[in-house]
Amino acid sequence: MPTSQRLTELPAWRALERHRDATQGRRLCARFAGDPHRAERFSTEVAGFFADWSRHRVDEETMRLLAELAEARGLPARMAAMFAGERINTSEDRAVLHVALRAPAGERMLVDGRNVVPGVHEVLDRMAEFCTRVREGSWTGHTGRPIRTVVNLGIGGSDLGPAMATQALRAYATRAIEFRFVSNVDPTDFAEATRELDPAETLFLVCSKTFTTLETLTNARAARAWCLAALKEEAAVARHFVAVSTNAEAVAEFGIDTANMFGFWDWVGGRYSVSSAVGLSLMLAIGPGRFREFLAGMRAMDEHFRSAPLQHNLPVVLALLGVWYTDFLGAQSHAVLPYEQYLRRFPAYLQQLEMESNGKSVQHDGRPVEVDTGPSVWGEPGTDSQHAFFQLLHQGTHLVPCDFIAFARSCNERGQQHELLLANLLAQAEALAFGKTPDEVAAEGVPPGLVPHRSFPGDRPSTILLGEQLTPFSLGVLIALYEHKVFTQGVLWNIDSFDQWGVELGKQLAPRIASELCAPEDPPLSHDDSTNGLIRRIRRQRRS
Ligand code: G6Q
Repeated sequence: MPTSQRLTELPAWRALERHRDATQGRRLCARFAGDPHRAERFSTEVAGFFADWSRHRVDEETMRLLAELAEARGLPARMAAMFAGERINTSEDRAVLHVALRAPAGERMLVDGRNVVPGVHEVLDRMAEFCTRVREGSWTGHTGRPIRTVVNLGIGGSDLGPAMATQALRAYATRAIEFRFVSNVDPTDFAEATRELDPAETLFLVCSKTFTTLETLTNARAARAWCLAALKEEAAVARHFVAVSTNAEAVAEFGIDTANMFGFWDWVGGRYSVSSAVGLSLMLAIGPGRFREFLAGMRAMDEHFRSAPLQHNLPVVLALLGVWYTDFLGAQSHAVLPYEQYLRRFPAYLQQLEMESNGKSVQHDGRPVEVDTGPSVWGEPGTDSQHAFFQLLHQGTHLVPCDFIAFARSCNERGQQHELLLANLLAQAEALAFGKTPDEVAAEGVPPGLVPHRSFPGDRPSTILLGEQLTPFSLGVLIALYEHKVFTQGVLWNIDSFDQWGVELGKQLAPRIASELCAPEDPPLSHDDSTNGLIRRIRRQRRS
């Protein structure tokens, strides 16, 4: 059960505050100097990833107290409740069982007493059959031509996961089919994505859990009109549109044969859905076998999360470090820095996963939270980001813990370029942690006036996640790692990480404003003065 206890009154919380005060001046260089085994002590290996969190402002006591806090918040019981299919998404009264999406066929996972795993595998098998047909060219368009482009129409959780993963695993994808993602209601998104495409060779995946989302349905209607303008016959829809949804009725109403619909369930949240049928574009790209490897990677992390002791449990460790920085050391943002070009959409994916999940200010029972919750998450791939915002990370006034993500081998080895990439990552993490003192700078002969500008304070924390190579399996591991990190933090803060009421108000207001912008005559307006003025201005500008 969610808790009614006061977080800040827990003995572990109080002890952490005292510990913070007692250790605040302890610098990373001193922590390393004082412990020759620090790197070993603060690292672990899980499912092919080596994780090193030694460059953090923590010592064994910090981690012990943080784990104690997690225990006091009932983390093991909350984990068990999630895996048992209990309705832990309290504000929506739903189970949260994305872990069932990667359970092997023989496993039992129950929601309301029913084993959901057979249904998961039934959909996976149908997806596999469909993907094989499209990839082999036996699923053809209306005129008999093979599919050359797949366009996923979806937004939020129905876009960010598949778009990120399809990009991430491009090295494993067929090159015979191109993959595009249209999410925005901005007409430019659809126009640019379809500009030079041939409708006879294009397949649209309308990906929407609810099948009511304004952006996706608007783009789906645009796609149908675009397709029918060229192919003329309504029957073409059946060959060029498939749906991924939980809402069969709305899919049928749109005109898509439900035989071409791939379902999932209300216990799969949008931003946790990439391992469901929402991953159809990914399976089309990499094929069913590799999609199963991707699921196996997620499963490996699920199993680790479920069974490893808290202090050696990687998602828990990352979550606890996040709580330490957010609530005890005042950090307000968190940077994710993949040194892997294929992961360039990963920070955007994590933005939704973390910020939509833990950007909350009330607890399960409606009481305000007592402390800060999820930080802003941001990032870009290295080394590009080094030439953009690393200045702030090194010498800015904000504390920004970083996650560096890299792989020992590149999918595209070329001379020593990959060593160069990894050297940059290690150099950045080292510079952030240990900096360069004014004495060291002065000893280099730097003029006194420039010494402050060229000194680096150091003590800037980072985690390094090093995999062997980016593969479907390792991507699965990485995604599940962050999913469980987010869940763990939600338990510590006693918030519902699986709802997203914060996106509702804007959705409710937009249709009314849209009708005011479209009205043939100037409508009476009753918004605030600024909104009224902008509506009038836009109407004037669009009519002139
Ligand atoms: C994610 C959110 C949200 C959702 C989109 C798309 O957790 O719920 O981002 O995925 O609003 O919703 P549909 O899939 O229902 O179109």
